[in-house]
Amino acid sequence: MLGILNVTPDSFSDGGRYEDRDAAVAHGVAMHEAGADLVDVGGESTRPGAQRVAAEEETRRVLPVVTALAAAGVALSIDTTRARVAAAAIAAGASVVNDVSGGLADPDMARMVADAGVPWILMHWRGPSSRMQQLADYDDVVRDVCSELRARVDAAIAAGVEPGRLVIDPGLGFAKDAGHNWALLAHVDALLALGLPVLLGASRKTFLATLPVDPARTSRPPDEREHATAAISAIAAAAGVWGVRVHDVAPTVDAVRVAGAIRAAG
Ligand code: PMM
Repeated sequence: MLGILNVTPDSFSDGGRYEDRDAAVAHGVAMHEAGADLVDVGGESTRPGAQRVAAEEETRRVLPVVTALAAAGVALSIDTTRARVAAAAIAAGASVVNDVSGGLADPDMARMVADAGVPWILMHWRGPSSRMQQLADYDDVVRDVCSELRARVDAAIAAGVEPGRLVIDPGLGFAKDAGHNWALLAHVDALLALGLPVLLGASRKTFLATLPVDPARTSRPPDEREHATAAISAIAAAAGVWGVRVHDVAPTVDAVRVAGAIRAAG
C-alpha cells in the first residue's frame, strides 16, 4: 500500500497541508508506522485543471522530504512525470518511480528508470491535467485503457526496463468520468489479465463525492470520502491487486487485513 504525501500547495485533497517540511516528514513517518509499504512523495498537483510547475520548483519541494524520510528508514516512491526529478529523488533515497503519465510526459524517463533499475508504476494517462477531462472519450473504457497500458508496457520494455519491475495503474479520475472509474473498478480482472501487478488510486477522488446508489445523493467533501475509499481498498485487495494508493493509511490496512483473513479462511 502506498501512503500519499503531496508536498504541494494545491492538490485536491491534501494540498497545502504538508508544504512545511517538518509537517510533511512527520506525516510520512506516521503513515509508515501505520503500515504503509511505501510513502509516495509528490511535488506537482495533478488535480483536474492544474497547471504545471517548473522542474526546479518540483525538485525543491520533494528533495528535502525524500532525504529526511529515507534517513528515517521510510521506503519511498517518487510521484513525478519528470526523469530529472525522479533521478534526484532516487539519488536521495526513493526506491520506486510512480509516473502518472506512464512514460509519455518525458521521453527521458524510460532510459533513466532502466539505468536506475528501480520499479516503475505506469499509470494510464492521455494528457496533462490542464486538459485531461476533455480527453475522456472511449469506445469501451476497459478495453481502451488495457490496450493503451499494454502499449506503455511494451514501450518501457523496448527501452530496456525489466518487465518484472513494472506495475500498471488504470489512472482513476485521469481523463475519466465517474462512469469510467466505476467500470474500471468492476473489471479489475481485465487489468490483472495483462499479467502485471496492478495499483489502484481511488482515494478521496471526485467520483466518490456522490455514490450512485445513495438515494440522498449527499455530496461529500474529500475528507468525508474515507469510508468509500476503504470499501474500495477491501474489494480491490480481494480481487488480487498489488496495491492501493491512499491518503488515510489505517482504514486501508484493516481493509486489506479483512480481505486476507477471508482468503485465508476460504
Ligand atoms: N492519483 C493522483 C496522483 N498520483 N499515482 C498513481 N499511480 N495513481 C493515481 O491514481 C494517482 C497518482 C492524484 O491524486 P492525489 O491528488 O490525491 O495525489
